Amino acid sequence: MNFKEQYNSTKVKVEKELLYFIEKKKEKKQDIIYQAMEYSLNAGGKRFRPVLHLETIRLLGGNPEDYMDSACALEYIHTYSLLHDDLPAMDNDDFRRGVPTNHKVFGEDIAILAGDGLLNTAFEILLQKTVDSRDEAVAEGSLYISRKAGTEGMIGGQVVDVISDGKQIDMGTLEYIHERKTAALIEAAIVSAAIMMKCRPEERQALEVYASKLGLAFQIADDILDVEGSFEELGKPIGSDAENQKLTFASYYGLDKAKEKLQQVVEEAIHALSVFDKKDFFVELTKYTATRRS
Ligand code: GRG
Repeated sequence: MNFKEQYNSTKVKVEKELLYFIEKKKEKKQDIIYQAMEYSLNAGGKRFRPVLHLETIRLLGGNPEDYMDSACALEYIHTYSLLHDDLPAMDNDDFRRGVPTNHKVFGEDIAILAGDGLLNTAFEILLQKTVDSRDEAVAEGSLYISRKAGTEGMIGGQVVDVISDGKQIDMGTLEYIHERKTAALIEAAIVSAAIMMKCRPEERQALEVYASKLGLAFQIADDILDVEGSFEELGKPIGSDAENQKLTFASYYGLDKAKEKLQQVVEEAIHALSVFDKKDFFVELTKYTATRRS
């Protein structure tokens, strides 16, 4: 299988399992919350974080089928973050993944609760896995995900982003925001798999470096796409960074330099994979991250 086939095959497997965790708990009286959660989960997306999690398991010799639950938990966390990020109190966006945002369809009150429901379900899935496996490594991997999704990670990045709104920030602050807001969950997907697989310390160290470089590459590509992409490709309006006068890698460096910086980070990420023999998928994935159009 080439890179694209493998990525798509793993993505399809994730999508088959994704709704299982809420399907079993549906209650008629509050059906609307499940409709809202399903709406955002079903809206598409690259499923980048669950694919990273499962492919890291495979890289380390494990069976991805055994980690479908933790992979789905990561997509639940990611989906909640997008849903809350789109709310009127945050970015006030009308479109996400090519369809109207959750609050546009279900109203702000249900959208907030749907985000909460997604986040809570994610930790329910991770705790259930921990209880069922009685494996300390699963508990530690889940703890890592909770830290990276929380105030030390994604929420923390979002906080600094929100309080920086309308202010001039420096590159150091921009990096602080992106290391947390975007890269932290990408790191969580990869490193939690390494922890759950009880890999060797040098492998874990390599994956930590790789994951943070990949997260940075993902963000630089995102900034470039906000200038060069289209609504059809991204499923949301482009140019929002410029419109909101946000400092981005593209506005700070200019497009050409941002692309050079992206290339440099991609090379550093690939270099970090040197300790692995079967690294082809991740080498291709890193290149794809930089050239992606959606
Ligand atoms: C509300 C706590 C909280 C956090 C929100 C993720 C996030 C933090 C904000 C989203 C803002 C944004 C567009 C960040 C750029 C990188 C990013 C996370 C893009 C969206 O992820 P993709 O491209 O989306 O993986 P799909 O739809 O493919 O899953």
